[in-house]
Amino acid sequence: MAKPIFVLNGPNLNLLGSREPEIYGSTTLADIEAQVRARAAQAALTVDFRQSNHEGDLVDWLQEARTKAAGVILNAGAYTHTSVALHDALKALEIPVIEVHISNPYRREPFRHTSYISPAVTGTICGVGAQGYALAVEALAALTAPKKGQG
Ligand code: CA2
Repeated sequence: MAKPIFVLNGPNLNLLGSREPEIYGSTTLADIEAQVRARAAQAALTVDFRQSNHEGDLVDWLQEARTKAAGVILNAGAYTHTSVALHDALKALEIPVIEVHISNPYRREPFRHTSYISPAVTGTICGVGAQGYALAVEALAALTAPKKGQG
């Protein structure tokens, strides 16, 4: 059985669609999950989609991903800008990881201009709204596809 991709969401992302639509749009996290599942199905990928407001949950899930996931999409929310623990957990991963942000943190407050995640991931997609998640699925589909000549 092929391993799923983990889509991990951090604090307050469960509130998407309810406040600050000028920054995050009106798409809910449930809408994003449906979009991710649809895009993944096209690439024959399965999805394990999770959200937590707790940093330790995200660390536990990244550790779980080491053996159970084909790749990871991570929107760590505000922990992006604070978490050495997430940085360290990401460094221990050998599978592709795409960091996603709905907004463009570099156009926002200075405290959002530092990501502890970016130096430890394969790539980052930000500032294109909720569709960034579907684009990240596309990236993982390419990065996890069997290489030509390897069966
Ligand atoms: O743009 C992103 O995806 C962020 O990761 C979202 C985080 C923010 O701290 C990052 O700097 C950028 C915040 C997610 C909270 O979303 C809310 C949605 C509606 C109402 C309140 C918060």
